[in-house]
Amino acid sequence: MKKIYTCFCTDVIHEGHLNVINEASKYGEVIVGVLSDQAVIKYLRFFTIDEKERVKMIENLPNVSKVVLQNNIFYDEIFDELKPDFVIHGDNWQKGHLKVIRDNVCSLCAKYGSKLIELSYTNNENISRIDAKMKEKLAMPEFRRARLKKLLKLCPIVKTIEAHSGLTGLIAEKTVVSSPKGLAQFDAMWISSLCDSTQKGKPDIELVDLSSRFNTINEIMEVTTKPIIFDGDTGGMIEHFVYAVRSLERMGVSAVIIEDKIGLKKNSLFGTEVEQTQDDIEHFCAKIKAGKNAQLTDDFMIIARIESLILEAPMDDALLRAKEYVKAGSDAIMIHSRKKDPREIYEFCDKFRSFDSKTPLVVVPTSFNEASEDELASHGVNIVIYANQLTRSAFLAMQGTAKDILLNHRAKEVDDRLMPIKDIISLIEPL
Ligand code: SPV
Ligand code: MG
Repeated sequence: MKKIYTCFCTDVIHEGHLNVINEASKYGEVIVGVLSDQAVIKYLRFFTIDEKERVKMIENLPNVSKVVLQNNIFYDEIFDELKPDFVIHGDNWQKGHLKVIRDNVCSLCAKYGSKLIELSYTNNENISRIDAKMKEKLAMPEFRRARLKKLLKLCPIVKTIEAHSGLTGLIAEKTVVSSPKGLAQFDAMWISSLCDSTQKGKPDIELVDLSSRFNTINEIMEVTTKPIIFDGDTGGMIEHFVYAVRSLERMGVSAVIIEDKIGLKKNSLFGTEVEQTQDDIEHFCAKIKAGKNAQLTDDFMIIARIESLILEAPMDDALLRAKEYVKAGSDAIMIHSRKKDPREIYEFCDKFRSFDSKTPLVVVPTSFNEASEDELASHGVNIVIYANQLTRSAFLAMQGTAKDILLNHRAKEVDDRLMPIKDIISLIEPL
């Protein structure tokens, strides 16, 4: 009997999938691949039920003779193992970012003498409603909150980009690139105190109050599903911080990062050019402990951020603090530096990993921007945060446009660099 293969990454079976299986069964024995959790992320999706449950769900479908886990978005291992006579797929992968996967399957079909069957993609109101419901589910607080810890288990490095509005949230949510190496997107969002303050025209000194910062989170949450890491500045007074933890957790934020500074906080990238005071270890540990006691789920993370290198304290001070903060209950450590050279970050990470192989490490490579994600991961980094690049690029573009309109007394000269009107009015689709 001939073998026909198809791959699903879905959490819900609808008539589109049944149609594929039904068509497939006309060609031979139907083998369905279920994309593994790790591969689903690389396929730019996320799941509300895990791979084991998805396998069970497909095994129960009529006309399916076998279910296998597909561990990669590309089909090389599947062809090697199963040598299918046919692969069947919807025609929706002929364009856009999924095309690289189709290209991979076409070249494997040529190599193995298999045939690709493409069905016109089933899309009707019912299917669109099911897809929209799944998205909404991912945006619910309990799913969103838990997603960061899941990503930490599944990804070599969690790529996080700053968002400070619904629009930047959409960029973080939807930007995708494809190449023969695969697909890439951001995994999580960072609500930067610098960018949230800057977009309000205010300095980054804990002036923008928590209600306003929560409003920013809410705007972003309304239009996205990805997990959020909140820049909690110093966390404020311990008695206040516990309330912030409860609120953030309830909203569905996955983590708060608090920095070990006290008094009037200034942005770390000023370093020692302005007066900034580091908190003492005991007091900061008490803040971490109070926060951990306040949270109600296991999903929420409190991450301690060490400012020793920023304030030019010795490396040993940073390492001692890391040990103590982890003992106090910190779920991860963020180490910061404003040096262009990443060596001090690498040194910290290597030394930290020599006594702690488990606690996740977070870095913000604004100054040491030559460090690639792979290099950082090789030193034990788990989360990389691109903390301000969207704001900095937008500001320059807007300022240049404003100047050129003033110089030319009209807008014609700037038009070539603008998004077409047709695109901006249709950028945001109504629900
Ligand atoms: C932020 O983005 O607000 C941060 C990171 O705290 S940094 O600006 O580098 O201090
Ligand atoms: Mg900040």
